[in-house]
Amino acid sequence: MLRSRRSVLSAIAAGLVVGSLALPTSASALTLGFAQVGAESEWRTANTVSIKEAAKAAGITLKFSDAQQKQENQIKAIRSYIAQKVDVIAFAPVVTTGWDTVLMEAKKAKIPVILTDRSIETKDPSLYVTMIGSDFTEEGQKAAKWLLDNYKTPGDVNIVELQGTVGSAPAIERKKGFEEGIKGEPRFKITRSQTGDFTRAKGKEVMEAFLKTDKNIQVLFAHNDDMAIGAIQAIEAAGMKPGKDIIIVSIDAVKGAFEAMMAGKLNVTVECNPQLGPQLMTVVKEVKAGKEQPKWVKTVEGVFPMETAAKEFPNRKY
Ligand code: GZL
Repeated sequence: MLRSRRSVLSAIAAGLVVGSLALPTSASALTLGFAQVGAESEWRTANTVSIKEAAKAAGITLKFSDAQQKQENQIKAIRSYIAQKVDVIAFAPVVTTGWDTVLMEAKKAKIPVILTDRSIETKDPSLYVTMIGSDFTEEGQKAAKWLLDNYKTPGDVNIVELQGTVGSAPAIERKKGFEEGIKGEPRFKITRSQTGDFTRAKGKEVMEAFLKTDKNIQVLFAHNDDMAIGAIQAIEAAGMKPGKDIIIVSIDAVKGAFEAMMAGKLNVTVECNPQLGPQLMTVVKEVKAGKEQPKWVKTVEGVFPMETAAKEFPNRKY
């Protein structure tokens, strides 16, 4: 189930109250088991820092695991949290499918589950209390809108796309939003699209392959800044100027993207805020206190074009 507005609203209407549990008297008694995706990008590293710092500040005991972007490792970690009888389980699902069995085990153990960052497809929305994270479709639409508003060179616009992790909500939804955004402009075409798995190394490798087969590329759309930064290295190695010969549109707004924009090598980055830690800890406490939660706690985000980079950079926290 990718979050559609209607399903979010119907789930809110259904409302979900965590079962009545013996409530700890203070947050210090609370233990949160968190199964992180990995450490694949600057975004993920900042997300992990936010969660660890917020748990400490909230007096919540944090059990943390890094799945190296493998679903089986996240499932193992969730099972170990169930065995340890933590108060709440939270995780950022690496892909959208394959979670119902382990989440049913958590439900049977009466341990509430909170999704952060990425959503899942499930036949049973009661398997998780809420999802705290961005609207990835909107991020893809924002990327496309910036391109249509700012790309003025006449003629065909061949776009190559570096997709995020195959099967992940951000990859599926950013692609969908971007394609919706360029639909009305037939000269803008995605000519090639391949996953770079959200990493710099893979982004560079795939961009090298794109350039090797056909250099007639006007735009690169990268689902995250790390792949864009890897691609910038490949574009320069091919003797072309990133940000000029090839316009680069990316997502996340991590520090590396601002540095690339200040160097004139990246044209715009759409913000995807990784600092979900404080919101997560608030929701953990509210869930344990039996407070009803909306099915989706949406993060607020902006768009940062190259021209604003130098001014904005000192304010960036990740
Ligand atoms: C988005 C997050 C994505 C980032 C990538 O919320 O899931 O995963 O865009 C990260 O940088 O690897």
